[in-house]
Amino acid sequence: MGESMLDFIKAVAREAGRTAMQYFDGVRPNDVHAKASPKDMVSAADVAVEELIVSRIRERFPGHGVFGEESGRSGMHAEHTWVIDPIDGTQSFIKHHPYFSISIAYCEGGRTTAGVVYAPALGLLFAAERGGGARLNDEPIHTARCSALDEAACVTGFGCVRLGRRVNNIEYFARIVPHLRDIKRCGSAALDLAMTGAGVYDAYWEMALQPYDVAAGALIAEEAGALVRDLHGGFRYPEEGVIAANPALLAKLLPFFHDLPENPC
Ligand code: LIP
Repeated sequence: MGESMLDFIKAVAREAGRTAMQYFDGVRPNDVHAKASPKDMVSAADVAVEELIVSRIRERFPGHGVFGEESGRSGMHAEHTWVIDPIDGTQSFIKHHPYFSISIAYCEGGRTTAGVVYAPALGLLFAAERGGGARLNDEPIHTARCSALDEAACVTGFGCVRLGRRVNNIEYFARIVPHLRDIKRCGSAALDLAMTGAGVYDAYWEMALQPYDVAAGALIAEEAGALVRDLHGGFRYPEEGVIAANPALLAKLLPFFHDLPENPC
């Protein structure tokens, strides 16, 4: 039997994970540079991991487009496109915090059809194919059933603050957190979405993200049974923010964003 698209992505993600871990473990020097500001960093690992993933895709699918955090948007509108975040959670990675991931999504006609989020330092490989369910290390995963805010353990992020966005998550965070049982900020949107799929978190929301932060994780969360929406309840994520949870919990969280302006991010 031939290798499926998902098998190919998993193999590339594992190889990329081995490269990432050489930098994480100090086997290769991980030079770090500022991008737009001192708060927005890129490391040698980001560049090397993306180069590896892109070269494997080019070898196998020379006609496909690529949209990657480090290599740009050139392939964004191709019929067959790969949306890649080589290290999602760069800030964690450069501080030797293991909560980072490699995110690879394959999209057809603008829709993600297969995706992998791999956290090599944690040994967690999440994978999903549209219509085929979601798995963690080959075992099926399902989103949590919790529908009560005061029983919910959620996760969010504040990249919007780092980016200096006028509308940001601090105000919404302050509104929502008093209603929740628990809140976490762990630092990788892709992994937050995948973990929400696995029921580790009951819900996730964030704003000011890029397609490569969410493409694979959103499919994994959806295939695990979560609804993934923008913060107005529509499908314009990540442009209008992103939220993922089971339907009942999502319905309780969305009203907190009732005054979020259009195009906030
Ligand atoms: C990061 C996200 C994280 C978010 C950060 C940033 P990067 O991606 O996944 O959750 O809060 O601001 O966007 O830049 O490490 O690939």
